[in-house]
Amino acid sequence: MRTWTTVATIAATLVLPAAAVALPPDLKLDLLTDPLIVEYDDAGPSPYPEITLKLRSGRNGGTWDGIGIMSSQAAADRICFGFEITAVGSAQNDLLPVPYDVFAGLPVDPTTVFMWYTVVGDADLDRVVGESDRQILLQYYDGGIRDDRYWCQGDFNYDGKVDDTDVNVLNRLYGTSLDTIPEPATLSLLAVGALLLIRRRAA
Ligand SMILES: [Ca+2]
Ligand SMILES: [Ca+2]
Repeated sequence: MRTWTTVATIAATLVLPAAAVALPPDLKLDLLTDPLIVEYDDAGPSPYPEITLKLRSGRNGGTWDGIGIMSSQAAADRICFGFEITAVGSAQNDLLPVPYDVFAGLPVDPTTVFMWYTVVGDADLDRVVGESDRQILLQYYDGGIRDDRYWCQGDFNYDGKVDDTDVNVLNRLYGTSLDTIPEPATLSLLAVGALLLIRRRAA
């Protein structure tokens, strides 16, 4: 199996031990559209806080091209749509209302952290922004008083808070699934088209 330190781009589902989360400080780990699963010891500690910091830096304010854990596909989607529509979502399995037995086709236990490209607002990583995500956000919403929240608790911009910013994102994308946004190939073409349009306008 490839190790964390040598992987710059993941081409398929990768399962890592928690010890591998010590990502080199200057590395971009590009998940593209692929899931990343980190299993940790039942006795803990969970690597989710450290992983969340890597996602916060990879998100880079919403452009998803930063150092840390990022996605060039989410970055391309952002360019195409003009706003952050997709992201690398993340969850610690035992924090979910209904933990997964199988995630991305692989059996997982409660002490597992996973990440996957999805629509912004998809707290439970089932690939659609829907009622289950709204219920999670309602459970954790405190207007931003706490700053140690996670994506799977409704923090969709990785600022640690579950506040009105996250509510607005969920409202905007409610009902959106990965199947209802254009395919990545189409997105790439659209992105190229948008760039051409910008150049023409500039000319
Ligand atoms: Ca969902
Ligand atoms: Ca937030």
